[in-house]
Amino acid sequence: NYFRDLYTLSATLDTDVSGEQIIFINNEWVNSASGKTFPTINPTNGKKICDVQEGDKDDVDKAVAAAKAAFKHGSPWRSMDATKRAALLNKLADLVERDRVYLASLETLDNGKPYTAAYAGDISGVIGALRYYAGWTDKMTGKTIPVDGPFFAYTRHEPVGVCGQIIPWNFPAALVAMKIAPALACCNTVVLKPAEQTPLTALYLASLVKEAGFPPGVVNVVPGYGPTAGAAITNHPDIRKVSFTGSTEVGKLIMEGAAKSNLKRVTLELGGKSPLVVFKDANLDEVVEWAHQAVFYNMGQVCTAGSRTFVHEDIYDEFVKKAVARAQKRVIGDPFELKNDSGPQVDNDQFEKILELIESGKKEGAKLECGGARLGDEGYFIQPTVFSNVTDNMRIAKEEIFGPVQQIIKFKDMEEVIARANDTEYGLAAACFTNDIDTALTFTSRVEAGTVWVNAYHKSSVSAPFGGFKMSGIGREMGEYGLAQYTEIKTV
Ligand code: TXE
Repeated sequence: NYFRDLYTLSATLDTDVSGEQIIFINNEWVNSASGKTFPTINPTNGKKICDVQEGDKDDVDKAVAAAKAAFKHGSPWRSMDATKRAALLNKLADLVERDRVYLASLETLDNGKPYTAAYAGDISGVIGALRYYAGWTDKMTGKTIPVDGPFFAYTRHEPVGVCGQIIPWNFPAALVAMKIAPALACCNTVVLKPAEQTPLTALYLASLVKEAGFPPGVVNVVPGYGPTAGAAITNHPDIRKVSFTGSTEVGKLIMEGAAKSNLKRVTLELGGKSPLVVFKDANLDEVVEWAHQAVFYNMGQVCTAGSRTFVHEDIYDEFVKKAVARAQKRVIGDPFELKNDSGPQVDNDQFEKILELIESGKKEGAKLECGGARLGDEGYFIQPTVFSNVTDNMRIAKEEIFGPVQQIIKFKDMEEVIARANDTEYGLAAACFTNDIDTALTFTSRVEAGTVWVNAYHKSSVSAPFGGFKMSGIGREMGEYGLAQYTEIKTV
């Protein structure tokens, strides 16, 4: 039925969301203190979907005051049983399930990702994260600890307090759930800022938070820009923790702001330039498909994108041929059309950045095998692009492109490829493709990355920790490890 619902809903969406979207503070909808608004754009055609109230420091202050009040001892939230917190998170998941067609449609409209991916991937991710962390609320046990002398020692896991959460635009709804679910499971309160490009699903989820019955002030959503609303969160003296997903550049600003204000706890999930290494014994046809999806999924807008494809020299030429043929088969177009594998890039800035990097690849001597230009003359569509003869010093091999551009690089042996895979400040993900267990074990133990796949790519689970080595981040999200970011340990 969802295909049918999709068409009816997507047809009405443009009018459904044409009004001004407002700011969610203390379970109420308010306008921005400044009276300013900003437009959110449909990347499929470059046209405005609607205006959104633009939050800034005053709005963040109000949201933090509400979150702080909600966190007070004796408040409905702090005195709520853990099992009731679980029930609320599960109720929120139920509401997302009820409205998943609408949410997926809204995501596709605002972000441009294919509807099928939004429905089956992103919104499933939201539901999964809420249910997973609902299960943890009554399982956060401390330890009893033997100490010398006639004393009894134990630990308590206590919430941190008001948590600031700043998210990007590549998985707008899924990231809301990834951030709020563990925070709420641990009894924190939240002030979340969605990305300025994609605020709509976060605001819709806020309405479901209220409908589910969370007390006022527990979740607050303040849309706005980074240097204003985002910086106000980072620098706020009453926010005890900030969790950020976005660029490495802004990640540094977040850490600096946290240090300069009140040493709030910091979790960062940042960029990457992840190596995908194809050893010569791998099954070529299977790997070509994995490597293709590794970099083209979500229009390349994935922090873990497999954006350095290292291929053993013995199979290099054949791999390039097959990778190009595969890229040329990718179907790009209106993300509401179910046949399309890819939609547009999220906005004009990303679109321009990718085209500029493609130009740099051509100038620096990489061989453009296919694509390399804009697709059509409306919206931010880019042709699937493949470069061969890429060398490590080229910008396309070093910088995060965040677009549908595959770099195929040649290597000779294990020692060399591990050194080259690790020769980057990033360390988010990596993969190797091989049928040899020794090769796989050597690679997985020596590559510097927070996630390593063997004969797979982009497989993630809410129960498995996720985060980066080196400049790809600090801390881990998801799974049991993700809870550690949202609790303080008290020794009694
Ligand atoms: O990211 P920003 P942008 C990478 C990717 C992309 C590049 C730039 O390479 O091309 O970053 O994208 C908020 N204080 N990733 O410019 O600016 C901003 O409003 C506080 C990888 O969109 O980092 C948004 O909510 N907050 C990444 C969020 O930070 C600030 C996903 C992300 O925006 C701020 C996105 C400030 N001074 C981009 N400035 C991933 N890890 O998946 C901005 N923000």
